Amino acid sequence: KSKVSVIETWLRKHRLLYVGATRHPFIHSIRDGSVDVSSFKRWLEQDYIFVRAFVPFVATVLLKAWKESFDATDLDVILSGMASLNDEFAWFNKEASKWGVSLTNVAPQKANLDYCRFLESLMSSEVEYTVAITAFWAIETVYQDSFAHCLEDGSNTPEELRDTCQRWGNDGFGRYCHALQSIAEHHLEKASDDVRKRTEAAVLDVLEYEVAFWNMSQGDT
Ligand code: HMH
Repeated sequence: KSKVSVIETWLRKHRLLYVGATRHPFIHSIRDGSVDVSSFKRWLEQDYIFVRAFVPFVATVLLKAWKESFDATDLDVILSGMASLNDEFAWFNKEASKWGVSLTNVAPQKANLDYCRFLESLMSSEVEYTVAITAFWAIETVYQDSFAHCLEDGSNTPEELRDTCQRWGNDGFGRYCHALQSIAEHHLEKASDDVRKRTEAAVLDVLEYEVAFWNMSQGDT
C-alpha cells in the first residue's frame, strides 16, 4: 500500500493557501498577457532584494545539512541551488537593463522586509535542519509552480516575459524542487511531532509571505 507523504498531506490540507500562492492574480496576468509593466518592474526590483537575502539563508541550510545530515546528496542538492543563485544575479542584471530598471538604491517594500525578516529568523542555529530545508523547498516550489503555469499549453505569456518564466518554470528547476522535496520528506519522516508541527507552521508562513509578495508587486500592499 502506498503511504501519503507528510508534505502531500499538508498540501491537501492547505490547498486553498497553496493555490493562492501559486495561482495569484499577478501570475494569471502574466499567463494571459494582461500584465501591467510597472507591476512586473516592481516585482523584478523587489525580488532582487529578496534573493540577496535568500543567499545567506541558503548558506545556513547548507551549514545545517553538513552538521545534521549523514546523507551527502543533501549537500550536493543545496550546493547546486546556491550555484544557480549565482547565475541568477547575472540574470537579474541583464533583465533589469532590458526593462530599463536600476537595481541599486531600490527601497524594499514592507511585504519584502517582512519576508526577509522571516528568512533571517530561519537562519538561527536554533532552527532545526528539518524546518529550514522544508521552508527552503516551499520557497523554491512556489516560484517553480507559479512560473511553470505561465509556460503551459494554452498560456498567452508575452514573449518578453518568457525568459523570466523559464528561469523558475523550466524542467531542470522542477527536478531540483523534487530533489528538495525528497530530502525534506526524508527528514520529516524521522522528525518528532514537535519539529513536524513547527515545520508545518513554517511552510504556512512561507505561503502567506509569498501571497503578500505577489500582492506587493501588483501595488496592493
Ligand atoms: C519572493 N520567492 C520569492 N522570490 C524568489 N526568487 C523565490 C521565491 C525563488 O527563489
